[in-house]
Amino acid sequence: MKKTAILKMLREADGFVSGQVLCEQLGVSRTAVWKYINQLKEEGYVFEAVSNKGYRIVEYPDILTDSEILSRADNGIIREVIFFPETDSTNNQAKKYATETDAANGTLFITECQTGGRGRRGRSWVSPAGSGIWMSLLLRPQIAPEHASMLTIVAAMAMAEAIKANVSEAECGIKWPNDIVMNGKKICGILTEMSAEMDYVHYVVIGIGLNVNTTQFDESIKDVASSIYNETGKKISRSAIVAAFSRTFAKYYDVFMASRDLSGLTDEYNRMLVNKDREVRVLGTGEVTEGVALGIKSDGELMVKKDDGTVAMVRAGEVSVRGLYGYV
Ligand code: BT5
Repeated sequence: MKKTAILKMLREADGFVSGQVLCEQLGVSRTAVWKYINQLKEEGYVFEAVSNKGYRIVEYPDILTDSEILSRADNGIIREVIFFPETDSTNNQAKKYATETDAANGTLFITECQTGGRGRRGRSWVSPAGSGIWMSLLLRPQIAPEHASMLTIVAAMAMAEAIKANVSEAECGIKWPNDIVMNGKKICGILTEMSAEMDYVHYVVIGIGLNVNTTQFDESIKDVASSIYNETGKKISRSAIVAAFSRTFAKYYDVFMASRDLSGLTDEYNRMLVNKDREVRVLGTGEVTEGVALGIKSDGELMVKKDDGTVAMVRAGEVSVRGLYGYV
């Protein structure tokens, strides 16, 4: 898109870019350049325009439009962005598009506000406007259905690294399998869903919710939730995190796809794992397993050493870390 290209040129330029250079490089008329710049102004970008020099952006809005994200997300997994000012759930939208259209691998569905944000097992995800990232990445991987849940782990690693790339002081860790936490509070959750046959995956949707600049939390989550801003005092551009995630995800995804499991990622994941070497209580389907978490195996299962010395492999389940969190 030309608007994205203009934004990218201006963003990456060191100083002013002349109208003529924009016209020549993009193959559009002066009037077209002017029209796109006006659109960008309406979206909140602030320009300095000087005759004989051209244009320069002096202020960027904290928005999540396709141009904003794609103008800074080079060499990553994200190929296309579908932005909704408001929607029920980006996972729902991603699944709808994946079923009804030929939306490709790497399409990102993102919104300012979800009215029906979903967590796992019917729980809800609080997704107010203006301060968070609520997005879903559509993938069409050639993997066996039983491997798809590992993509949650890949996404958690990628998001933790994307956060650190933007806020160096962020001490975030992963709570197995799908939460990112800072100082014992949840800042991010991941919900992976798929459509598959017995031996064939139609698509996978990785939904990620991240509290970025949030300061006020809904009564229902105020004891468990926090945001990057609350924990570090740093306000960050949400699109910068999405762009960083696009790159970090691509990197980890390549490693995952090479073996179609987590064998190349377990060491790094285990270093990020806040549960590691801590006592955990795993609430599975029916039974409860208690012990010390040793880390994950190459299939994503959590190894838990029980009091009797045996090691249990935990697949689906929820982990509570004794003494560390008040939440499950
Ligand atoms: C998750 O579920 O953590 C997965 C959340 C995935 C959300 C994304 S947003 C984009 C995409 N579209 C969707 O509709 N969903 C995905 P779970 O592990 O079940 O945790 C849910 C629990 O987290 C809730 O019961 C609350 O306790 C807590 N919670 C809800 N909203 C939160 C928030 N904004 N920040 C922190 N914790 C929250």
